[in-house]
Amino acid sequence: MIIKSADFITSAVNLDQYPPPELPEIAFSGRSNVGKSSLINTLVNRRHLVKTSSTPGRTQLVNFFRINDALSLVDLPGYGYARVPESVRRTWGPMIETYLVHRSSLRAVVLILDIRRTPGAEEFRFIDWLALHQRPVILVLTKADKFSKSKQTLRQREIISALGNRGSDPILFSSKTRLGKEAIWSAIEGLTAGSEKEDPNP
Ligand SMILES: Nc1nc2c(ncn2[C@@H]2O[C@H](COP(=O)(O)OP(=O)(O)OP(=O)(O)O)[C@@H](O)[C@H]2O)c(=O)[nH]1
Ligand SMILES: [Mg+2]
Repeated sequence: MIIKSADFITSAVNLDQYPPPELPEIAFSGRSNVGKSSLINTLVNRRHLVKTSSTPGRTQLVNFFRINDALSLVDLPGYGYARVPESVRRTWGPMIETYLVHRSSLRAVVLILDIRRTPGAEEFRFIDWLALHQRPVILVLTKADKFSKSKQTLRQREIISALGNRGSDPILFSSKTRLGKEAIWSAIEGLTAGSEKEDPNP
């Protein structure tokens, strides 16, 4: 994918704040601090398009980005261990759920997992829930740079086994080494090709 332009469009909490659903859209989801925002920056070859942080809970709104005037990418707040006030965290679930259920232009959800952590009930519930809502999922194992090549493959196999039949085989990725960047673009292109001209609300 050749990136000609990558721009921040807007941040939203509610449906009425979303930009018009004109472009095919891909959303990025995962636990707090897993590396969602870093992954988007890597995909679009920008270091600081999306704000990242070593403190969990950096992304607190639904953030929309436009790529090449052809594709929309959405950075979602993380779920799980956010070190943010409980009152803030309680609004995140509904905010993310509303987006995932209602966004008509959404083509797929990239679910980002930390390669060091075996997914459990929370991830299974989320993947099953996305399937129920007929949202295709692209699974990514990030922070692969934390392991040697052979350990990466081993962890990939262990995680596939833990996931059972859920989702497609996860793509190994690192925002440090850019491993897996093209594989993620291929998966995205596979799910968005030809959809630009479709009317989501015929
Ligand atoms: N080693 C390594 N560190 C990474 C990688 N991706 C992200 N990080 C680090 O992980 C931390 C969190 O990255 P973010 O991209 O802000 O994570 P996020 O999922 O957007 O976090 P929230 O918005 O808080 O939910 C930062 O310190 C990043 O530098 C990776 O591939 N490898
Ligand atoms: Mg973030």
